[in-house]
Amino acid sequence: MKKIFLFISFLLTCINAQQIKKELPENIKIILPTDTKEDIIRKAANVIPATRQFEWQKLEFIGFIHFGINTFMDVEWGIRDADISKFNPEKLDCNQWVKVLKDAGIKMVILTAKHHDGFCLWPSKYTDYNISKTPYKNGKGDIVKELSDACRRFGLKFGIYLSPWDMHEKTYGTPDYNQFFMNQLRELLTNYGKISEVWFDGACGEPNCKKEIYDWNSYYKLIRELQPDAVIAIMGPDVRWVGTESGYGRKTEWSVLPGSFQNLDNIAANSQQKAIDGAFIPKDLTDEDLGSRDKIFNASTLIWYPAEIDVSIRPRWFYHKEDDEFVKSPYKLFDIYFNSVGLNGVLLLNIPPDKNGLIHENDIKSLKGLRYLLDKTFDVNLAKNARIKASNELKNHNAKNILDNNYNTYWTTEDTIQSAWIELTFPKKIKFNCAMLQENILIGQRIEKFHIESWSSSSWQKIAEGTTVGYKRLLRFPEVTTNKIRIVIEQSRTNPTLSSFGLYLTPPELSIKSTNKIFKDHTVITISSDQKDTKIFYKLNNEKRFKKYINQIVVNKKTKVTAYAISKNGKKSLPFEETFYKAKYNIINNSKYDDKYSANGLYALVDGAYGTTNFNDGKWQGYHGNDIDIIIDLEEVKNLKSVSVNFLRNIPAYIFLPQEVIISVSNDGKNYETVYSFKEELKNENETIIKSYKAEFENIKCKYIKLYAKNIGTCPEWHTGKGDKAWLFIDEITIE
Ligand code: FUL
Repeated sequence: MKKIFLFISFLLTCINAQQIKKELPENIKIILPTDTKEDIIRKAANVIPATRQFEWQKLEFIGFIHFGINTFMDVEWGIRDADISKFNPEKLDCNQWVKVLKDAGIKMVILTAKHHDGFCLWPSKYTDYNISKTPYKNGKGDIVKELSDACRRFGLKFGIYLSPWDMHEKTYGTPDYNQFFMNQLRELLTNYGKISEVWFDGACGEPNCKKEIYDWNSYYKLIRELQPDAVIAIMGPDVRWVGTESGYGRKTEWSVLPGSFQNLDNIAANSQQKAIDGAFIPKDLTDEDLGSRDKIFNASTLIWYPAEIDVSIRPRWFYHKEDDEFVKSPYKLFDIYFNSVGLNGVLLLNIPPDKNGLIHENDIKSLKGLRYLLDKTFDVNLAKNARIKASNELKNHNAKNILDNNYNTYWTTEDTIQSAWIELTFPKKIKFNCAMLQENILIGQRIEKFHIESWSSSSWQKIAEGTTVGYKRLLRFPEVTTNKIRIVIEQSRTNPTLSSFGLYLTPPELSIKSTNKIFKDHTVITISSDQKDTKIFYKLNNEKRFKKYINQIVVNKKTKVTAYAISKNGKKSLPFEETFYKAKYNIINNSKYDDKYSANGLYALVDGAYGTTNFNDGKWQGYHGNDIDIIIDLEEVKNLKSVSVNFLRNIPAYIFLPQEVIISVSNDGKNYETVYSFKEELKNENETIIKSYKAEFENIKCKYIKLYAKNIGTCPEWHTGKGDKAWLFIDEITIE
C-alpha cells in the first residue's frame, strides 16, 4: 500500500513538474525525483539570474538612506505616536545626498519611505501620519519625490524601503492591513517614476506578538505588474539578506540556493514568513553554508537568490549626533567593499542624513576616502599585457577573453572539464597585492574551489585561494613580485567560466603606535606602512612642512601627528592623524577599572580630553560594580580654586551616577580633610546626561587631592538588569 502511494505521489510530482517547466523562469530549475546527484549538480551550474537580478548585481554598490521621524526623536525603532511636528529638516537637499553618493561610486539609492514607526516621507492618502502634517515645507514636502527626482537628475537608480511592520497603523495585526499596505505600495510604485528595488524588512518587535499575516503574494504581484524591472529584496524572491549587518559576507557565497517544490507562486514567495513556512529553504539565512552540494542534493528546486550586504557607515541606521565620531574610516569601508562586492554580493551602504536634512561632513570625508582607495587600487589592471595560455579552451572562448574588459566574452573549457588552469606571463615583473575574478553568471555559477599561484625562481607558490567566485571575487594578500602567475580552478560544478581577471596594487596603509597614548613624561611613537619600499612623511601639530620619517618620534607634550606614505610606484596613502595626550597630574589609583572601558589607562582622567554622551567614545573609564578611589598628586603644594569631576548617566546601558562623591585634600598624603561631599538621589530616568560635581574653594592649599565615588553596586529593583553589577563611568577631573 505504502509503495503504491509513493509511486502515485512520484508520478504526480513528475507531471506537475513537467507542466511547470514550460512556464519556468530561467532563475528556477526543478529537480526531478529521477535526477541523479550528477544531474542535480549540472542543473545547479546552469541556473542563471533573471534579467532584473543581473541588472541589479551589476550595480555592485548601492546606497541606503535611513531618514524619518526617528532622526528627530533620536531613536532607531521609533514609537507608535511620535510628535511629528518635530519633523522639520530645514536645510534638506536631496541633490546634496545624491551628489555625495554618486561621487562615492554608488549606483542606486534606497530610501526608507516608511520605517517601522509608520511615518511616511510622502503625503500618503491612507494615513495622516505623514510628511504633509509636519512643518516641513509647510506640509507641501514630499521626500520620495525630491529624492527620486534627484536620482534621475544625477543618473542613479532609485529604490524604496516600505516596512511591512507598522507600529502606528491601527489595522496592523488584522487582515485589513494588507489592503492598507497595498494602497501605500501602489502610491509609491505609480507616482515616482521607475523604481528599481523594493525593500521589505523582516523585523517586527510588537509586544505580545501582535502578528500580521502578510499577503506576500499579492504584494509581489502588484510590484511585478507596476514595476516589472524592480527586484524585491529581503522578504522577497529576488534578493536575499546576507545574514549579518556587519558588511562582511560569506567566504563561500552561492547565488544558487535550494528551494522546496510546491507551486510557482509559493516558490516566488520565499519566506521567513511563518504563514507559508516551508515554501522556501533555507529558513535560516544566517547559516554558514547555504548552497553547497550537500544542501542542494536535498532540494526540490534550485533558485537564483543572490546576497545583498547591508551595513551602516555609522554604528546605527539613523543619524545620531553622538555617533559623529564613529563614522567608519575609509580603510574600514574599503575592507567591507572587498568582503561584500568582493564576495559575490551587492554592498548596500547606509548613509543617514542629519536633522538639518544633510549628509554630515564626517560621512562625506569617509566616502571620499573610500573612493580614493578604490580609484587608486583599480586604476590599472597590472595583468593587462600578459601573454596567456590555458590547459583547455572551448572554441571561441579563449582564455584571452578574461583580459578584454568585456564581461560578455569569457573563457571556458570543453564540457566535461571540471578543473583547469590559465597561465599569465608578463613582459616584465609586476608587483601586486590583490586579485579580481569574475565568472560569467549569465552562463551560471560554477567554480567551487580555486587558487592563484605565482612563479618564484623555480617553483609555483600559492598566493591566494578561495571557494566560490560568482559575479565578483576580490582577494587581498601580502605583496607579490613576479613575472608569471597561474589561476588554478581546482573544482567546478561543470566546465568553469571566467569573464574577467585583474591584478592590482592598493595604496599603502599607515599605522601609528606608541608606548602610551596618554603619558606622564613622554611617549615613543612609531609609524609603519603595510607595504615594503614606501617612504613615510610626517608633521607634528601645525608644522607647515612634512619631514621624512626615519626613526621613532619622542614627544613630551600633547601632540597631533599627521603622516602619509608613498609607495615606489607613486601611490599615496590617505593621511593618518592621531593625537597623543599628556596627563596633567600624577594619579594613584586604589580602585580598579574594567579593561573594556579603560580609556587608555590611568591618565585618561587628567588628559584634558572630555568624554561625550557616547559611553563608547573611548574617553570614559568604566568601573563595574566597584567604587572609585583615586589620589591626584600635584607634586607641589598649590593654591586651589576648584576641583570638578564628570560622571555619565545612561541608565538603559546600566550606567548610573555615583551614590556619593567625596573630595578631600592633604599636604602630606596622610591626613586628609574633606572639602566636598554630595549624596546623589537615584532616579529612574532614561535620558543620557553628563553630570559635573564641582567643589569651589577660597584659600585652600594642598599637594594631594583624593576623590571617592561610591557605586550604587547593583542595578535597582525597577531596572531590567536588576541585581546585575552597575557601572560608574568617570572622565576628566579638572583642577583649577
Ligand atoms: C532592520 C531594521 O529593523 C533596521 O531598523 C534597519 O532598517 C535595517 C536595515 O533593517 O531589520
